[in-house]
Amino acid sequence: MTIAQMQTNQTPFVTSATVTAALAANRPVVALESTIITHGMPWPENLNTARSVEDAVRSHGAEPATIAVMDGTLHIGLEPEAMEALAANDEKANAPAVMKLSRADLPYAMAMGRTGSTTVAATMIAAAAAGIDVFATGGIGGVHRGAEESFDVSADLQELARSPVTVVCAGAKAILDLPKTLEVLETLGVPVVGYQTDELPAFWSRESGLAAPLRADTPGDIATFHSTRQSLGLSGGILIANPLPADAALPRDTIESWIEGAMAAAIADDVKGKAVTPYLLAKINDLSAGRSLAANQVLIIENAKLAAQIAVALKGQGA
Ligand code: PSU
Ligand code: MN
Repeated sequence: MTIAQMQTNQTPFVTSATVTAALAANRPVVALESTIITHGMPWPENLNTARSVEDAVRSHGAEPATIAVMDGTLHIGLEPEAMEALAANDEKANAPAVMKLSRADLPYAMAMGRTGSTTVAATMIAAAAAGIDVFATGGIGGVHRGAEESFDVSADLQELARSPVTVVCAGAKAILDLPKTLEVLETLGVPVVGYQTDELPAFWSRESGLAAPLRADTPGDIATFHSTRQSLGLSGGILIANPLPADAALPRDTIESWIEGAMAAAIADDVKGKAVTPYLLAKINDLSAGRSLAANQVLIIENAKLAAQIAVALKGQGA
């Protein structure tokens, strides 16, 4: 065997002890992203939330697998020390920047020995490589407002059409152009399913004014839909839009004024590319005096619970 063959035969990732055991026993596993930890929330709420999300998956019968690249190694399941190091990175003076990884740069970070957090797109790639069917996030990336000028369309949308993972979110983030995001998902053939709702939720709000193209009312129905797509050999995943609980939701009008303020600041500061989403989330958190962050924490935990229930249902159906 040549060295090149040996390298291609190696799995390109390492799994944590608990994830290794769960996968070996064919127990349910839920993938979790890490960009929300490094670029989506401030310290120390980011670490507390990441831990609570893992606990929510465990208490609903599945094993959490938070995914990130640490010094070039793709980890599926982060040990507690690694998660803390990732979350605390911004706090350390002179620490090299943690990269925000999507399809384009996930293998770059691995090749160059860098540390990076995985977005929805990169987490889907890693989950599919490890045989994990279900993934929980807060809100996916999508078509940005003003995309007709900026061409800013998240690589998350294309990934949903490629990697066979069911992604549970609270809708697309309301900082996006939601009608255009739905149109692109339709073009790409990505099923968008409202969970127990006919309306697409808008991340911090339960309402968007837009119909959810499909609806499912139980984790079992979602698991059956997932298996049916796989039996047809269709590429890509399913997007589940799970509205956050009413008592944590922010009214659409209230959040809209913060979004507009944050977008004006982004234009004034000339923020572009990958920096746009993290910038807007941080600004909205400031303008809302922490209310947007509180809602974000609740919704990601709720999504983790639902993802665990779907993963459990899939294994119950023999997946
Ligand atoms: N959900 C959250 N907070 C986040 C994100 C999702 O509650 O920070 C991240 C995800 O990793 C998603 C990314 O993939 O934002 C989208 O970034 P972009 O718009 O640059 O593609
Ligand atoms: Mn973008």
